[in-house]
Amino acid sequence: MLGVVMERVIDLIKSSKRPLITTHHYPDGDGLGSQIALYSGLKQLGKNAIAMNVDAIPSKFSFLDPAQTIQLFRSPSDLKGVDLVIVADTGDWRMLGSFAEPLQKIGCPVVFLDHHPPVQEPGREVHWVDVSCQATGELVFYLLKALGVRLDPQMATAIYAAMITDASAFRFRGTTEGFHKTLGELLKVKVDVEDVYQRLYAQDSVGKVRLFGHVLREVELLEKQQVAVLTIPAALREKYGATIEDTHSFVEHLTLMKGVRVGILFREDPAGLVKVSLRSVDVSVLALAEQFDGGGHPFAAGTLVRGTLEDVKCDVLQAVRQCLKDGSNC
Ligand SMILES: [Mn+2]
Repeated sequence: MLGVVMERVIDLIKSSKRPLITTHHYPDGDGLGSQIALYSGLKQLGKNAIAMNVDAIPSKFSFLDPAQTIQLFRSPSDLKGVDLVIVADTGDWRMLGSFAEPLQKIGCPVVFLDHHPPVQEPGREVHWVDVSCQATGELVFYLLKALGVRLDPQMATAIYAAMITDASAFRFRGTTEGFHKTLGELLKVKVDVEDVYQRLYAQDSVGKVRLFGHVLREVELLEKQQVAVLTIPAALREKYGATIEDTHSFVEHLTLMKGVRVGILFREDPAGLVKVSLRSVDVSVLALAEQFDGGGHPFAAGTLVRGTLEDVKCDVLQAVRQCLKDGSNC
C-alpha cells in the first residue's frame, strides 16, 4: 500500500500547518466519512486543520460529525493561511462546484484522494487514486495508519460508514479480503454497527417513500426491457416533500429487475440542471457518463447535464441505445 504517491502525500501533510480537507458537492457517506476521519486524524497530529465543504452536510450524516467541525464555504477569506488542500472521494475539480476556483486560487499543493478512474488529465496536483479500493474511506484508513494516528471510536465510525456506503451491501467485486480486514480493524477500535445502519439506512421520510412509490409505478422499460428508467421532475419531488438526497438510492433498485442491464435515473435539479445516474450489470456505463462530462465507476456512474428534463433524457437514451447496439461496452 505504501507507494511513491502515498509517501509524497505524507510528506505534504507533515510539512503543512493548516491543511484544508474537503469532499465533492452533494457529499455522500464515503466523502464525508473520509473527510471527517482525516480531519480528526490531522488534528491529533497537531495540525491546525480545517474541514470545509461547498454543500451542507445532509442531516442523515450529521452523526458522523457530532462536534459540527465541517464548515460551509462562504468567501475566499475563509481560506486564509491554508497551505495544503486535500480533496476526498473525487479526482475531478468539476465535482467541487463553486469551491474549485477559490481553492485553485490559493496556489498551495492539492492532493486528491480517490478511488474513481481518473476523468481528466492530471494537473499540478497530486492524485492518489486507487481504483482497487472500494471506498475512499479505505485509503484514508491506510493513510492515517501510515501517519501514526491512533484511531478513536469516532474516526473508526466515520471510516466504517464511508466504507459500507460505497460497498452497497458488498455486492461489488471490490469487496476483497483486505476490505473486510479493514472493517475488522475498525470494529476492534469500536463501532456501533447497529447504530450506523439505523442512521444510514432507516431514516426514510414518508415523503421519500411515497415519491419512490410514485416513480416506481411509472418505471419505463425500454430496449426489450434491458433498460429501466425512472424520471423525477422537480415539481413531483416537491409535491411529496422529498429532498434531492432522498432520491439517491432509487436508481439502485432498477438493476434488481431480472433482465435489466442498464438502470437510469433522470432527476430535474435546481438551476436548469438534470442529474443522470447510471447503474449497470454487465455493460460499462462510465464511458457513457463521460460522453456527458460525468464520471464514476464502470458499473455506477453519473453526471449533471444542463438542459430540460425532456432534452437530456432524449440525448442520454439515444447514447444508451447506440451503446447497446455497438456491443457490451457503453
Ligand atoms: Mn467513494
